[in-house]
Amino acid sequence: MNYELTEQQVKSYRDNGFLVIENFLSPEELEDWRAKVMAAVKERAGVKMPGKDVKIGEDDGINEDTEYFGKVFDQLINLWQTNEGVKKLMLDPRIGQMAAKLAGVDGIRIWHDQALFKRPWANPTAWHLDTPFWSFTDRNALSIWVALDDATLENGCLYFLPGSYRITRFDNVGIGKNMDGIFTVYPELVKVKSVSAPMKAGSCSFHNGLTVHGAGANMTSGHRRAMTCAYMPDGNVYNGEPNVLPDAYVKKLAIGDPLNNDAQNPLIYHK
Ligand SMILES: O=C(O)CCC(=O)C(=O)O
Ligand SMILES: [Fe+2]
Repeated sequence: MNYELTEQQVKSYRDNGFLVIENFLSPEELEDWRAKVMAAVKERAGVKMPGKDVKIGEDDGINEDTEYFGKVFDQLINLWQTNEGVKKLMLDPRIGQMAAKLAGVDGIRIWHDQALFKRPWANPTAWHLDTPFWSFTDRNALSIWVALDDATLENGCLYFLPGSYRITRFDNVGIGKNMDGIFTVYPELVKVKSVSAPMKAGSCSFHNGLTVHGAGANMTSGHRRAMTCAYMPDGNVYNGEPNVLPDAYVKKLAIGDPLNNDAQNPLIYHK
């Protein structure tokens, strides 16, 4: 695993709000990630996430059109909680160290992992922000996105609006069908030049959860599989948004309570 970050990479992340790391995984590690993630997805038998009575298409503000969103990607959340193999991958302190270093924080917790598979001919992922969906409010929160297949301009690679994380806010724009939906809330970004992030399988990117990002449609007959994980800097508190937290946990939480339950949000790295 190519986990040592150079000063230049950290600077690039801070400048742009995202960073691509080529050859993050070795070919052997990539095979291992694929096998573990595919086994974990299969075990789920279509259940989107543990601890929640949520049907696919009903959460995360995605409710206008289940059929459309069901064809954006297959989304399985918190596979680390139901599969030991994925747990080993996700709790790797080396990845935690990368996330902490990029975010500029001492400690980092898993917010949630997420397999995101675009099937053949899948719809695009409209421009959106991540952090406004989450149960804490932190401008440094971020995600890793690991390509399990080559992600190309043809099959739905990621795109970013560089620097956008400096001006975006926590009011949730959601994620709609219209690519330009985000610009009704952030008209000042409409002229920003987007950057595509095609990646070989085994490469990865990190992005700040307030960086505007999206993905193209899958215009191919093949799959575009990615394994991702969102990270919460240690020390955050509950903001009242349940998001992926299990119903039983949310019942016990009050706004302002520390989100420091290692069974839900494990601390994977601390300086
Ligand atoms: O893989 C995709 O299509 C979208 C990924 C994304 O939005 C994310 O990882 O935050
Ligand atoms: Fe996202």
